[in-house]
Amino acid sequence: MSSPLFTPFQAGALRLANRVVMAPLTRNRAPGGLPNDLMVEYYRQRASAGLIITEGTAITPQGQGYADVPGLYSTEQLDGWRKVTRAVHEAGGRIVTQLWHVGRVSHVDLQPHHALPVAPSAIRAHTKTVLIRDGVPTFVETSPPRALDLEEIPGIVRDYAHAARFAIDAGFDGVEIHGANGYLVDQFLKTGSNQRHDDYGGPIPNRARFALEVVRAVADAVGADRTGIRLSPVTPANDVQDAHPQPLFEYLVRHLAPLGLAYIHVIEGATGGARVLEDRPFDYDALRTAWRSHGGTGAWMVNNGYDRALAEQALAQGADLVAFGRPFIANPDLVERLRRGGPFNTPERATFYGGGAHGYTDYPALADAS
Ligand code: 8OZ
Repeated sequence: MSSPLFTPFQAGALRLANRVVMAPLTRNRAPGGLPNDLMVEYYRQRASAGLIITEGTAITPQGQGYADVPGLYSTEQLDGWRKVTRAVHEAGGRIVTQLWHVGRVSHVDLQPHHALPVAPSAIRAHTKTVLIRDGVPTFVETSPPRALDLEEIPGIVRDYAHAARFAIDAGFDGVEIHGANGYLVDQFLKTGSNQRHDDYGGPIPNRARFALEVVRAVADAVGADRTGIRLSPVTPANDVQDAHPQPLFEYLVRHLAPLGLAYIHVIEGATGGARVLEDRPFDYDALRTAWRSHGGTGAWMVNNGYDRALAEQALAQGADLVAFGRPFIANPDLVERLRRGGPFNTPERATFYGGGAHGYTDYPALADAS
């Protein structure tokens, strides 16, 4: 039976062969922050996704929060990514990169000159990051951050725009701003991590200011129709919380709506966990309605724990694209497997973060014959 999941979709300037998106997935296989040939192979294998969103990619050394995640601020990194985008395009795919500044979710050992990680406010995240110690990935508590000076903020906004330009130079079809999961943009948005008393803290318009400045700067740099943003209104990931997420995120999407973005990418519930949180209710239909009713024309992308049935239900209820995470780790040809109704390889948690080809590029595709 044909399914809307396998029909083309135009998201801004992005012409996608189907509605199945590969979600951004941190894999920690870029020693030195450099995309390498193993990563080229990994992304090439997954090019039948309608859209690939790369793993979070640091926009600056300061934006780095985990061992062996890639960056996009040096020309060497740009050249590495160019090989990735070429391979994906040759295989018929589309790929955007996820622009990432971790803010307080970092460790002095990962920061230039062992400086303190930066954040809207000097409030520590009770969460862990990964360092490589003696060659072994090791979970450690994040370091306490320092609050950004008001004067530093425009420079960080420019860093996003710079990385976005690099992304287009590297051959990416567009960029996704990582506004989710308790990283810098999300830290500014939410009351639990933002207690500033200047124009970037306090009432909702102030807490949303940084996100909107970043999006506008990136859209000005590479085109709004090549720009998306990922949001996670209620995830507890990385120790974030907001007192009133519904009005906060409706305000944000109302102000994103007129910009002409390629897509909004929404994580429903707890990232990688429960889709519905008893203590953090959220109305995602109302969020989509707020966006559409204020002129949002790009794609509405949903994510978190989807399978084919749930994805088809989401499309029937107004979503345009569905992002799959862990299934793409274990199934390079996930689109074909969804089409056939399986079978699906099982992702192996021990090789999610760090390591080599095992658990990365050695998950088998289905035999071609069918
Ligand atoms: C898992 C491990 C490290 C980072 C996110 C970029 O949650 C991440 C991430 C996920 O968005």
